[in-house]
Amino acid sequence: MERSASRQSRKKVVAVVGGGLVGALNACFFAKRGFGVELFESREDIRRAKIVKGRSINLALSHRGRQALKHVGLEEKIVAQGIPMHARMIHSLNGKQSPIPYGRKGQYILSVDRANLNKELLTAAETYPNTKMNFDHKLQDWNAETGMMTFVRLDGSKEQVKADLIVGCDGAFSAVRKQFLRRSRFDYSQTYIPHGYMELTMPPINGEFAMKPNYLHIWPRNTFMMIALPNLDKTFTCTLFMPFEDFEKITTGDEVIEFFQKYFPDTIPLIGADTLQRDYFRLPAQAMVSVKCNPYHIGGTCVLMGDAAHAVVPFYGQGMNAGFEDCIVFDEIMDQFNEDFSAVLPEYTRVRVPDDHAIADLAMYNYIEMRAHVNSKWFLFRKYVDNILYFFMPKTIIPLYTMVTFTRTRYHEAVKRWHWQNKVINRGLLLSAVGTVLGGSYLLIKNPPHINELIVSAEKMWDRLVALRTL
Ligand code: FAD
Ligand code: EGU
Repeated sequence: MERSASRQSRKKVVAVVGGGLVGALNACFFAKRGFGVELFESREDIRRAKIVKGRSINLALSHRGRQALKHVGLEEKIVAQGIPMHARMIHSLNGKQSPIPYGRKGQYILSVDRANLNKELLTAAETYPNTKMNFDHKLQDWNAETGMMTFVRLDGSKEQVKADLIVGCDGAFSAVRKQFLRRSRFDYSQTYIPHGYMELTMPPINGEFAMKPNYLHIWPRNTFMMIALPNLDKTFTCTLFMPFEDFEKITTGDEVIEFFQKYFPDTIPLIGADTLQRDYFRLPAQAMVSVKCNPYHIGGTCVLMGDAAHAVVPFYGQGMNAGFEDCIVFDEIMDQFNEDFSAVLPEYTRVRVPDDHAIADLAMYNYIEMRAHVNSKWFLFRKYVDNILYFFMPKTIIPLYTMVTFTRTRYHEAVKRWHWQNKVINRGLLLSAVGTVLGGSYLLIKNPPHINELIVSAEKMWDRLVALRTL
């Protein structure tokens, strides 16, 4: 069957491929502008599906994502269904818990349910009379010359569709992107990291959350790390990050308990030994990939957004937020260029690529950093220093995560500013180090101490100085 998706109206037709988080949101953005919107999603309608398979159960929603939702009038509704997390809760190996606030009062991130968010976005898109949802439509291929798209249905039938603009929001393994790869001067890189992730459910205890709910719980253990976000049903979803080779070493229920006893002992009674063993073997560990490419468009007919354009590793909690911000940026450029696709698309690539590449790099940097030497003490120390400097010099030293999480500072600007701040901090350190040496020498000559104590504290000082230098 062949059909043209264009309608009577003079407004053009936009085909959004992918009805995930970014695709569904984008459908709202284009519908709001009055375009005829056709959304194509390979899966069935998740609002009707009994089992929703997919990636992570919950996500951290922050400022950029909220701003995008606000543009289509959904912010309040989604925020009301999220759980505020005002601080991280760092779990040490000995079970000690230490909170570190995200910022001042009112600066918090939200734990949102992925499936619920996706459903709300699809429903919102559908309320526009000019949108049409096509579930069970998997893009098989498309022709970059003619713009003809071929979809396959579950029953094996095929459908051919044309549109004025194709918006690829079909995730990290994008089928829309396939045609970009065949073109000259298209940059593309993808990297799988050695870590996998696995989700474990921590049930409520006596009808209440098993841990404090308004926190992002973190167990930093160098190469092993666990993160837990609260859900509305009073469970927590714990995500265990670990190298695949270590996942493979654990093959029996006893070994699971042994492993948790060694690294996350406080969680065993909370998750429950049985649940832990069942969840652990329910699904294999999932892979994480980082994808960068450039440009994001072909002529005036096709553009990539969300994970299709930039899959990032989850170590900044920004993948969805960045994808949502893509929609705002595109929308702003549509205003500037009067909805002229052949002008809007190149401008979108020009403006957005540096920022998406910057957040991809930051997330990867944070992954390498955490894996290298982040245990709970180190994490606490670093975040304390961040917050203290911010407290005393709020105009000068803004923590990187603050710029990323609580502002719409362009990602690449945030990175630039971070480099500049590090220079300032290092200068300050050098000055105070010189001061310390001079002042210390003077005091030492005046009253010589026991040499042992001196060496120990000098070593500690050195550790901290080294830590500050790489802040
Ligand atoms: P997807 O959500 O992947 O949606 C793509 C859609 O396209 C799917 O519905 C799919 O079925 C459909 N599709 C695919 N192929 C086709 C085809 N050929 N034809 C038609 N349809 C197709 N981000 C945050 O902001 N905060 C977090 O805390 C966070 N935590 C994360 C934790 C983990 C463990 C992971 C893996 C990711 C996390 N992310 C987080 C990132 C976030 O999940 C993604 O950035 C986000 O889902 C991207 O949305 P998307 O719509 O671009 O892609
Ligand atoms: C990973 C998986 C703490 C959800 C980065 C912080 C994440 C999330 C951090 C996942 C960390 C790491 C930040 C937020 C957030 C922190 C952040 C990571 C949500 C630098 C569901 N990260 N994540 N940074 O600062 O800016 O708390 O799966 F452990 S939210 Cl890795 Cl703010």
